[in-house]
Amino acid sequence: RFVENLLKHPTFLENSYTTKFIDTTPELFDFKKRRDRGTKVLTYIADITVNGHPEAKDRPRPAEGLRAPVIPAPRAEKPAAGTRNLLDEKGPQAVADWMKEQKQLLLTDTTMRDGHQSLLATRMRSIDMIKVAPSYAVNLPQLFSVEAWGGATFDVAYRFLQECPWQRLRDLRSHMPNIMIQMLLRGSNGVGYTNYPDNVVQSFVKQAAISGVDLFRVFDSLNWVENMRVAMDAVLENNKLCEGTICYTGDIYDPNRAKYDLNYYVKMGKELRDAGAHILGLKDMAGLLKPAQARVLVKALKEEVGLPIHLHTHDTSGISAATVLAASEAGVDAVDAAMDAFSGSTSQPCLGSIAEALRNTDRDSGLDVEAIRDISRYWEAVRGQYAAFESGTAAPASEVYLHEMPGGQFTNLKAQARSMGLEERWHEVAQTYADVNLMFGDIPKVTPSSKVVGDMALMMVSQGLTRKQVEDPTVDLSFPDSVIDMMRGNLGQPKGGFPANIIEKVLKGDKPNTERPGKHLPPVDLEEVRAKLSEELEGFAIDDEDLNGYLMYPKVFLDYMGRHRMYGPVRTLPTKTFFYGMEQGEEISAEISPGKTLEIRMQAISETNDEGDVKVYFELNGQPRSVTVPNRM
Ligand code: 3PY
Ligand code: ZN
Repeated sequence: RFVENLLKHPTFLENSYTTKFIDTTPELFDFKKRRDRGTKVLTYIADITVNGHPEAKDRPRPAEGLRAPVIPAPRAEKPAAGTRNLLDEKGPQAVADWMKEQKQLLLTDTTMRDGHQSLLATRMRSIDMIKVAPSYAVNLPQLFSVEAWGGATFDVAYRFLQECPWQRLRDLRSHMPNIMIQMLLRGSNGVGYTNYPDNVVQSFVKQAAISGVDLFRVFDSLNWVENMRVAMDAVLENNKLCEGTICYTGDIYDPNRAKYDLNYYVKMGKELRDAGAHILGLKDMAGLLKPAQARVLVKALKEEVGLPIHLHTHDTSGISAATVLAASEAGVDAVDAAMDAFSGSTSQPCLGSIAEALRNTDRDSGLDVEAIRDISRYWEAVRGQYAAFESGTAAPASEVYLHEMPGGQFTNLKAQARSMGLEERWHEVAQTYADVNLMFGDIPKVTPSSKVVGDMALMMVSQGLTRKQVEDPTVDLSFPDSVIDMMRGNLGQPKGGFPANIIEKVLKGDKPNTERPGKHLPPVDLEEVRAKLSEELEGFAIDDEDLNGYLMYPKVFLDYMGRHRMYGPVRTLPTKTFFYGMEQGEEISAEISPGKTLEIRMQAISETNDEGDVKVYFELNGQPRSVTVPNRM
């Protein structure tokens, strides 16, 4: 029943805003056709070459003559011991104690998670990360951690990139054994958009710890500590680092936002400490924390909570580096930054420039700035390949203090607005987003609460509705499912609850649940789900990673499996081939498993025949092969 309910749950059905992948063909679920992996991969290449990639074809293309990413040469013989070694040898509390003893500012690189989530709508493929992971291990062993997993990367990997997020994690882990891998976990919302039963959250955390996550940044989208405990306890149980996290919103100096004053944050910091956090995360997901406020907040949290503090911010405003430097002066222990080529704008501040700013000061990061530049040059060339997904702002924007959109949501919401024909009305969307926030009682906006505010704002702009009309009891309205879900209490409670008038209007008189949502969700019988899923996939053996992927996103996982049976290990293709197919005469190679490489040469493409099919001729490891695909253009 749980599975059926999950499958029917609106938040599972469509979180996407872009065109579908090639996932609507019935053949996807025709599992009987057994074809070798080479043929499957050729089928994918042929299809993309003939029909284009649905996500990339109508978007800007990579620049002509874009240079290929060059993997930085090693600057030492082998990776020096790093934070991961300390964690493995002495455990999580020792890492937290070690943090407090350090003089240098510890730096986390977010390029592989928030960097591309905030700049490229999360579209970076694993292959581009795994190739450079050994350079991190050898050239930047002093990094505190690399944020590479969780947040939106999990479902985007299955949904749009046709790859397994768990495999990404395992591959990164093995190629970068000395630096801690950090993930972003949305508390009881896992890496999804809704509250999961407690044992699903516990199972997910356990699997993430096994597959390679060392540090879990755990937050709740309404800053409700009560709703974070299950996830935090699971991290502690698995002997990994638990970063209990405060989401920063409002402005501690603004008398009009008195709900979010210094006391609010200090109180929450203490609650997280008492809930067992090793580190206190300060997550400024929209980039609202101003320098003077950062100084005061960090100092107060350090003095009153006593945990090491890890600051995360976004550069949408253009002044986040000033915030980081102020926090550094106030004694923050660690901060997040993105490699230069993936920094700025809706992403994190620039890692190389922060390292430079602190050089030869008492908070010198100890990182090799030339190694940073080498790696950033690699990322610069990688980013160029994803031109189709660039959609951020061209310049810093103080408008962020008005709308308060998280950096990771910004590009997505903009793309969603574009697909609804509202791109030219973006500033109206921004203003409406701010109105909705106030209408909902001034809440922290971060996944999934930010998605709810975004859904409501888009609905209001597209239907020309004002806040006054929405609040008017005499105007009949149907609200987005996500809004109904949140008002029912299914994401938990913000400080002070949601306003009674909006609950009344949305729920049409029904009573909301104000207790912890997980309290009322029965546990899932994991082995029963595994058996049913295996049956549905005609006996395919479901391992723990697959099971946990399915539990988070049933439909997305099944669609992924269907495509995987059709197209095989396309994650191993170069990014250019994945999005644009091949040109006649072009040659590529793809290592589909260790030691097994496909050498692929595209020979020719036929005319479209009477059935509407095209034959594409390849050479695969020196042997001629052809595949036939429909021409859908
Ligand atoms: C996410 O949950 O994906 C976020 O990036 C929140 O900031
Ligand atoms: Zn972020």
